[in-house]
Amino acid sequence: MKKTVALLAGVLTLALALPAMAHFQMIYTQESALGKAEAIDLKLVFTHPFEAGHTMDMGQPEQFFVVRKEKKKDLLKTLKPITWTSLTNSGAAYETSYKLRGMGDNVFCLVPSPYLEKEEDCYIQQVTKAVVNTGGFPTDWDAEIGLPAEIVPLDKPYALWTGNVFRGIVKGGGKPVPFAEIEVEYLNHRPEMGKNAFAKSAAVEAPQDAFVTMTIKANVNGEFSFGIPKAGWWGFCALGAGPAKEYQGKELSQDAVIWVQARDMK
Ligand SMILES: [Cu+2]
Repeated sequence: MKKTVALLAGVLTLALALPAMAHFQMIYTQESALGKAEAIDLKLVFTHPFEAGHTMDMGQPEQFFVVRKEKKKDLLKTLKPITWTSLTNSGAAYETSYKLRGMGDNVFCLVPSPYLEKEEDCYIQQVTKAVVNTGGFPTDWDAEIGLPAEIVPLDKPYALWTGNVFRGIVKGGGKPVPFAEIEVEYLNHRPEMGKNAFAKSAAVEAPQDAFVTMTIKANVNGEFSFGIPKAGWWGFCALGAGPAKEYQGKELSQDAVIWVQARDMK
């Protein structure tokens, strides 16, 4: 009996120590590199992108804005609640459309409300960036926005060929985070914008779980690099990078997320 309890406790501890399947806050739009300014649709979905798996209910976001030519424009009031359908469930998400102007980079930033992960009895807040460029004219893509948790890109997130390397610096409270742990996932199921759902078919198959959520580490300066093996959208999530460690009396993981889009040379 005692042995069983001890064993059970051991298993439980192990289960708690293992990282759960990687959650990813998405700011999704179809094209990150546009020829000219136009209106774009954006979907904010908190999900598991590789498997188009369980989609979590988002609460009312704390902040949603875009930065262009160093000017911040609040977009929080433009968000409309939607229901996003994954392959296994549906969850509360948001959408908006935004009319881009002129040429340059548009850095969309989302500070979601902390999400209570009941299985782990902790909160997760994934501060997320996505960059959309018009006309190829660079302006703000490499700017440090000043988010509590932030990945500052060293390569343009919208100008990557398949096989290029994407590099970034993980920052928390404005300081690099040495040896930050970063989860990487491929958006493996095409988002169907009109249906607010993931496509059923997957682009690739993972040979094993370590390929679903890939885990990499930053170096001593908080810098990381990742060679991109396939065209499409890739999400990078630096776990617990932000300074806030507690929310409503529970542990909080304030993560930094960035999305990049690669294209095939053809
Ligand atoms: Cu999850």
